[in-house]
Formats: sequence, C-alpha cells, structure tokens
Amino acid sequence: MKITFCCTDIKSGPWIEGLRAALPEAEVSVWQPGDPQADYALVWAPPQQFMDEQPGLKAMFNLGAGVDGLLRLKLPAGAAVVRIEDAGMAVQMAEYVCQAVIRHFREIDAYEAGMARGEWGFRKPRRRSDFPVGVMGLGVLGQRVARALAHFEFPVNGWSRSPRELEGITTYSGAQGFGDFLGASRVLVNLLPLTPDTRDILNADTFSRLLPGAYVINVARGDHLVEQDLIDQIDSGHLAGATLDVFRTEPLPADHAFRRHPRIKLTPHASARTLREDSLAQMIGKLQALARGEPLTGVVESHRGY
Ligand code: NDP
Ligand code: OXD
Repeated sequence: MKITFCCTDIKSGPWIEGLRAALPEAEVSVWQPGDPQADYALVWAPPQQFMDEQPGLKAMFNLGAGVDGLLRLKLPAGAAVVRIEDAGMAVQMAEYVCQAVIRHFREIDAYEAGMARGEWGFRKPRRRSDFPVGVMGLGVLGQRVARALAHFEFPVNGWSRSPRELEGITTYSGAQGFGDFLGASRVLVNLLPLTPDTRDILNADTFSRLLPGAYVINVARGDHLVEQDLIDQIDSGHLAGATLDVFRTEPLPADHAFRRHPRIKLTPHASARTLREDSLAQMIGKLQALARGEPLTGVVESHRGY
C-alpha cells in the first residue's frame, strides 16, 4: 500500500513516523510534484496540482473534521473523502463552548473589570432559564456540545438537517424548524459544516429572530458569518456580544474591526485542535479496515457537502 502525505502548514515528520510504525508494510512519503501514483493520501489544504497528479487515489483522509476546503477542489473521481470523527476534538469543543456560554451568563467580564478597578461587589444572579442555548448542527461535535451544556442545566435547543432525537435537548430540523429554533434561543452556537446551504447563515435575519440580548458563538467556519451584520446588531443592542474562533480571512488581519470591538471575544481557530496521536490512530484503523474490505464511517457525501 502506498500512502502519500500532502498537508499545508503541518509538520510531516511525526505523522510519517506514526504511519510507518503502525503500517510497516506500507510505503509512506511526503508528496512531491511528479511523484508516482499513491493508493491513499493524508491531506490538509492540498493544492489542485496534487489532485490532478493523483487521479487513482482510492481514499483521502482529511486532517480535520470540516471538508469545505477539500470539496472546493476538483477531486479524483474514485477517491472517498474521509474526515476526522471526534478523535479528541469533541471534548475540546465542549470545553470551549461551555466556557464561552458560562463566561457570558455569569458576567465574568464585568466581575473581572470591577476587580481591576479595585471594586468588590455582586451582580444580581441571572436565571439559567432565561439563557436557552441553541446549537446549530447536531453532528459529532454539536451533540457533544449540546450534552455538555445540558449538564450545566442550560435549556438546550438543537437544529439539524434531518430530524434527531436527543435526550434532554429540544430538537428542530430543516428550513421549517429554523424559525422556531431561533425564536427559542438566546445563545446561538454554530457547529454546522460549511456548505452552499449554510454559507452566510449567521446574518441579520437570523440574528433578528433570536431572543433579545442574544449572544453568538461561531466555532464552525468564518464564511458562515456575515461580519458587518454581527457588528451592526451588537452596536444596535439586539445582540449582547459574540465569541468567534473562525474567520473569513485566517489569520484574522491585524486591523480587522473585530479585533478592537469591546463586545467580541476572539481566538485563533483554536477551539478544537486536531490531536495527532488520536487522529493517526483513527486513520490507521480505517486504513486497516479498507485493506480488509470493510466499510468506513466518516465518509463524506459530496452531494451534501459534508
Ligand atoms: P458532522 O458532519 O458530524 O455534523 C454536521 C451537523 O450539521 C449534522 O447534524 C447535520 O445535520 C447538520 N447540518 C448540515 N447541513 C445542515 C443544514 N443545511 N441545515 C441544518 N443542519 C445541517 O460535523 P462535525 O460535528 O464533526 O463538525 C461540524 C463543523 O465544525 C465542521 O464541519 C467544521 O467546519 C467545524 N470545526 C471547527 C473546528 C474549530 O477548531 N473551530 C474544529 C473542528 C470542526 P444531519 O444530522 O441531519 O446530518
Ligand atoms: C477542522 C478544523 O475542521 O480544524 O477540523 O477546523
């Protein structure tokens, strides 16, 4: 079996070593233009030239959960696209979203600012029931996040493309369920994949349907969010603020308006990192399953875009 590695901005050494140690019979190399045909590839943001030169790939393993970057390319016709399913990302996402929700709900910023001014004082406790959280996307990450929020006793709503039943979560689905989902939510968490249906979904119309004083958390993709709509709705007071981990342009330009907005909190696409050991173990298990002719989970359905 020949495996090639074509990942932008990722140090190849430890991945190659891990593959060679687990699959000693495989030929593993870092892709160079002009290389012979491989059977399988590990990819992250590969160039179109890679796809053009590897038409016989049987499967590509994406080094992330989101495949929007890959599906923008013209892919080899027979290659399955396999994405990371959890592999340590879901718990990170749950931690990140819970801290953002709790920080907002408990008014930690205001307490910290008061302490920095030399004050000592209490704020009136807010009612959890006044902060229902809506999670857009109930896949591997969204479900974990919804469950973690429910553990902290927030009322949790979830929205997905097809109907889903999750204990303790009020679920909505499809375009027909979107309005009711938004109208029942005061904190909106985005964990959708980026597809033609979901691009720009965090826009003025969506925000206007949330409960007043809503808070937005975008941890999926920057292209989900219409940036100026977010700023306008925060400045108008309809939204209380936002936590953003992903951006239309990454790295986020140093002079971007988000950087100096007092009600927007930013992190550099760090909410759930790809963990090498966990991800390698998952990919190696799937390569072995493929070699045995077994079916895989996590295979992207390109007609859906995720
Ligand atoms: P999954 O594919 O497991 O889940 C996707 C969910 O979105 C499913 O519930 C799906 O519905 C729902 N969905 C898709 N399209 C629509 C639509 N048009 N309307 C309503 N619901 C829709 O993905 P993951 O949970 O693994 O990952 C989600 C995203 O998180 C990734 O695509 C990526 O963009 C982002 N991500 C961000 C990271 C970061 O560090 N910031 C790290 C990792 C991922 P259904 O259940 O019906 O299929
Ligand atoms: C991913 C990501 O999709 O890192 O895994 O954003």
